[in-house]
Amino acid sequence: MGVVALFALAGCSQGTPAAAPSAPSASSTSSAATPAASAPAGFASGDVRISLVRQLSSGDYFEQWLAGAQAEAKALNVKLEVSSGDGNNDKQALNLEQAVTSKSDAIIVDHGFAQTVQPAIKKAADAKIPLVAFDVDPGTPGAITLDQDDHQIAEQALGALKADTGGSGEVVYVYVAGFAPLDRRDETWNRFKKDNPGIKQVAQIGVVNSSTASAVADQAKAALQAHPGAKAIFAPYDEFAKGAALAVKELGLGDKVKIYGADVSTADIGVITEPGSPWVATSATDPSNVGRVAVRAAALLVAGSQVEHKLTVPPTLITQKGLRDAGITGVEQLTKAFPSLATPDVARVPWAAS
Ligand code: SR1
Repeated sequence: MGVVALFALAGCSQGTPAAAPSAPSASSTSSAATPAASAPAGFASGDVRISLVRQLSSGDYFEQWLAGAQAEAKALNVKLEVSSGDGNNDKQALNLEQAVTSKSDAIIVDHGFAQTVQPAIKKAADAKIPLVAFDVDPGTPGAITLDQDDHQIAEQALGALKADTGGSGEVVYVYVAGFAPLDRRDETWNRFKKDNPGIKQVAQIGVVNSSTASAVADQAKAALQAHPGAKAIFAPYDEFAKGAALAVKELGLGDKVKIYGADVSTADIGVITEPGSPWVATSATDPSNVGRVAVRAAALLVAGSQVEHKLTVPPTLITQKGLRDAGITGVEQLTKAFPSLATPDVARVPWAAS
C-alpha cells in the first residue's frame, strides 16, 4: 500500500434533519451557511447541563473521546456531567435514569447494550429531554444517532488485509457481540469472507473489559499456537489490535503474522511504527473529534435547532508505511497532516467560533 492510499478520506455524511424533542429558546438553526450568531440565553449564562452517560471509559479511544467532549463543552459554556458504567450495564442504566430524573437539558448516551439503555432512553423521550445516542441503537425515533462509519472502517482494514494476503490465508478474528460498532464491523467481515472464499477464519477470540488488550493478548497467543498457519489477525478495535500485537511480538511471529485494526491514538501510533511491529494498518476517525460532534449535536438540540437525524463520521485508512514515511508519531501530528479528520461541519453550532 502506498502513502497516498493510506489516507482515504471521504466526506461526512448526515441524514435527514430531525427536530429536537424539546425546544427551549433558540436564536438560530444549524447550517454550515448560517453566519455567526449570538449564543442562546442558557449558553451565555452557563446554565445548560448536558449528561454524558457512558458504558465504558478505559482505553485510549474512550479517553480521547471524553477529552474532545469536554473541550467542546468548555467552548460552548456547557456543564458536562459525566458518568460511566465502567462496563457494568446495570450501572449505566441507573446513571441514565438519574440523568432523566435530574432533568438534564440534554443527554448523550455513549455506547451501551440496547436492552439495558432503551427503557431509560424512552423515559428521556417521554420527559422531552433531547438525546444523542453514540454507538448504540436508541430504539426511539426522536433520538439523534451518531456513529463512525463502521462498515467503512472494516472495509478499509480488510481492503489492506486483502491487498497484503492476495485474498487467501488463515485469519484469526477478534470480536465481541453486542457492541453496535463491533456488530456492524462484523457484518462487513461476514460479507468479506463470502466474497473471498480463500480467506479462512481459523479462530474467533475477544473480550471487552477494563484490561482488554492484555486479555486479548493471552487469547491471541493461544490461537496462534493452535493455528501456526495463520498469517493475519483482523482486530477491529485498538485494544484488540494492541493485544494481538503483543501476542505476535511475544511469539516472535512479526515476520509472519500481520494485524489489521481499527482506531488510532498516540499510543497506537507508537505500537504501529515500532520496529518489527505486526500492526500494519488501522482504519480510524479522530475520537476526540467524535466526542466534540456529540456535544455539539446535544447543544443544538438544547437550543431547539435542527440537527441531522443520523450523524456519521467517516474513517481514514492509516498504514504503518504511511506513518513511518511521514514521520508521524502522534495524533496531533496526524490531525494536522490530515485536516479532514476534523469534521467541523457535522453538527456545526452557528453561535460558536469555529
Ligand atoms: C467496545 S466497542 C469499541 C469501539 O467503539 C468505538 O466505536 C471505537 O471505534 C471502538 O473500536
